[in-house]
Amino acid sequence: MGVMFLGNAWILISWAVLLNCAAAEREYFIPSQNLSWVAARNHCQVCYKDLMSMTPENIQMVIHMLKSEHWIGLRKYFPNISHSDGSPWIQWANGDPVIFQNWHPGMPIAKVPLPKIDCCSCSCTCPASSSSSLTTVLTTGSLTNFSSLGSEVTKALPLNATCERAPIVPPVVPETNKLYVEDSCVVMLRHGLWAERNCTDERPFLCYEDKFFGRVDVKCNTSNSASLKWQPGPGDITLYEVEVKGEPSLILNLTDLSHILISLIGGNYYEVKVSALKCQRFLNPQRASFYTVPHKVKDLRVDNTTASSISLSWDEPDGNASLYLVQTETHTLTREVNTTRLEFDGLTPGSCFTFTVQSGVQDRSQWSEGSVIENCTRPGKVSNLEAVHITNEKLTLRWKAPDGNFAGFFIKVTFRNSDHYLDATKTETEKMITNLPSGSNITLEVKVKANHDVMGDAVSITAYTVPDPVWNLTLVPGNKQLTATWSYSENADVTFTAEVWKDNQFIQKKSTVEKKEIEFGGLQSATNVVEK
Ligand SMILES: *[C@@H]1O[C@H](CO)[C@@H](O)[C@H](O)[C@H]1NC(C)=O
Ligand SMILES: *[C@@H]1O[C@H](CO)[C@@H](O)[C@H](O)[C@H]1NC(C)=O
Ligand SMILES: *[C@@H]1O[C@H](CO)[C@@H](O)[C@H](O)[C@H]1NC(C)=O
Ligand SMILES: *[C@@H]1O[C@H](CO)[C@@H](O)[C@H](O)[C@H]1NC(C)=O
Ligand SMILES: *[C@@H]1O[C@H](CO)[C@@H](O)[C@H](O)[C@H]1NC(C)=O
Ligand SMILES: *[C@@H]1O[C@H](CO)[C@@H](O)[C@H](O)[C@H]1NC(C)=O
Ligand SMILES: *[C@@H]1O[C@H](CO)[C@@H](O)[C@H](O)[C@H]1NC(C)=O
Ligand SMILES: *[C@@H]1O[C@H](CO)[C@@H](O)[C@H](O)[C@H]1NC(C)=O
Ligand SMILES: *[C@@H]1O[C@H](CO)[C@@H](O)[C@H](O)[C@H]1NC(C)=O
Ligand SMILES: *[C@@H]1O[C@H](CO)[C@@H](O)[C@H](O)[C@H]1NC(C)=O
Ligand SMILES: *[C@@H]1O[C@H](CO)[C@@H](O)[C@H](O)[C@H]1NC(C)=O
Ligand SMILES: CC(=O)N[C@H]1CO[C@H](CO)[C@@H](O)[C@@H]1O
Repeated sequence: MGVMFLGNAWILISWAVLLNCAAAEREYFIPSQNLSWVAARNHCQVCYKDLMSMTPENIQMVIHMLKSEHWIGLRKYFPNISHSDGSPWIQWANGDPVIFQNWHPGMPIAKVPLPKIDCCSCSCTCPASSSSSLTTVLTTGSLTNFSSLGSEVTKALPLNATCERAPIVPPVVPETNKLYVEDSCVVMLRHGLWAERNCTDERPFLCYEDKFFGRVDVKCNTSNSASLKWQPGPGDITLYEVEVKGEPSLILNLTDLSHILISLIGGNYYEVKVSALKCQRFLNPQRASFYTVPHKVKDLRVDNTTASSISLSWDEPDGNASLYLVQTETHTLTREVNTTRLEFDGLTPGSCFTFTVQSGVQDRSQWSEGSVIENCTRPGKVSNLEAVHITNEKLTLRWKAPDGNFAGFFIKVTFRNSDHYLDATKTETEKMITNLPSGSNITLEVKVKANHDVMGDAVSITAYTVPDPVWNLTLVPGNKQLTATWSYSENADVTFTAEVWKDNQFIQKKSTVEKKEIEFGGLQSATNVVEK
């Protein structure tokens, strides 16, 4: 229960009727005028709903408020409803049946006081025809029809009885009760009991109204406008005060039930409160809140790609946006971020994707148009790259294919500072490389080719072809020394090693890289030289 004093105009007593689920919240008011019952009812109907109907529960609510007698919504006879059976007090002003009454003792006042109880008694003795004596005593109540009663009594008596009738006092025609009011209206006394009063008396009165619960519907599918629609308040509404909080904020007094807001900011939050004004009193406001549609992001771009990710970035849109939704075209992969960049990972290598970026508002109720960009992950790279079956002029290059999509392989063979290129198809996992120089440092590099023009990262190894034997080996013996000379290809990346043996016994070893001549000294005669 809440009690509010708003200015001096009226007093509000609010009470939620806790009946099942039809919990209409009813509010009670005591306007600050004193009026006759009819004028009071009219005022209640114009500014609220009607004069108050009482129930045991709401009596509890309002008696604390009462310092004097107040009109309530009950009168003896309503001019406009049928009291055909003559029953008074049959319904409340709002049409509710009177299922409960709380009269002050002595109320309602009867037109006439209850008649005095007149006793007519007669005693009869019947000595002859009956051995027993019969005595009949009649007592009349106020409703007894005296004349008919009299004749019935006579008929019932034994024919032969001796009867002495007591004198019957004729019924007194009662005087009209001085307090009786022919067409009374009802007040509630300050302790909650009811009493009849002259309807023309000017008194304070109790009105009620069902609390107004309306709703503002918002339709907003653009960045800069929204259409508002609210529900009519009950009764004669002077105006609707529409308050919008946001950017821009505004307060308007309108008589329409709708309004279109313009010049709004994209992705911004707005709160709307519509209060109906009735008899200088604002009813319970209708409210709504919404976001406008955010603008799309600007300058969407690809910063970097790897085999499994594509890095996107963009600029904030005009207006506001709290987060961004990034999706692939099939919507199978979705990311949500609150930054203006995203490394979209978990992608298949060597595949192309179309990304849609939308800006969104905090509660995800509105999303902008999408900004779209296409790009591809780079293909993966080969693994387990090795050179096998190496001879002096060829070798076999072997690898393991990467995951994901690719079109084939691109092989670069480098030796003697020159590059040679070969292709391998998607299904090949080894390639024989021929026409290599012997004894050479060979660099082998494999890249994976995508279906588009992007290459994967290179993987490389080096290998040496088997050197050819030296030729034209000549030994020039001298005194205690021996000089070996030979011929060899000028380009080979080789080291020459010569060993001197005598009688299967190792004597000496020397190496050279560039010169094709080695001189062994301190030797005895008859020595073998083994050249490597
Ligand atoms: C209305 O009537 C009450 C008592 O019946 C009285 O106290 C009050 O002053 C009156 N108010 C006006 C505005 O006449
Ligand atoms: C009573 O009935 C008359 C005539 O039908 C109508 O003009 C008047 O408004 C009614 N009054 C109320 C309080 O219903
Ligand atoms: C009383 O009874 C008589 C005879 O039955 C009848 O004519 C008369 O109308 C009755 N009066 C009332 C007020 O019921
Ligand atoms: C009610 O009060 C008014 C004025 O005070 C008076 O003229 C009228 O006769 C009264 N009515 C009754 C039924 O007492
Ligand atoms: C907004 O909705 C209205 C009606 O529902 C429609 O006509 C209009 O094209 C929509 N505008 C946008 C930008 O979606
Ligand atoms: C709207 O009407 C109310 C009540 O008359 C008034 O208090 C308020 O100042 C008005 N506001 C505007 C913006 O006109
Ligand atoms: C691209 O991504 C790779 C792997 O994350 C990183 O090494 C490289 O520096 C990035 N390049 C740019 C330009 O950001
Ligand atoms: C952005 O998101 C992260 C986690 O996703 C969160 O921790 C952070 O608070 C958010 N920042 C803002 C400004 O909302
Ligand atoms: C991917 O993005 C890069 C960098 O913006 C661009 O150079 C390239 O053309 C894009 N590739 C595709 C397939 O759009
Ligand atoms: C073989 O060649 C590569 C590439 O030129 C080089 O890095 C490497 O050092 C060379 N190896 C030797 C043993 O010279
Ligand atoms: C063998 O060596 C001699 C000199 O040492 C040289 O004249 C000759 O041309 C060489 N022969 C070949 C085939 O290289
Ligand atoms: C009408 C009348 O009086 N009838 C009889 C009443 O009873 C007496 C005897 O007790 C008779 O004599 C009457 O005839």
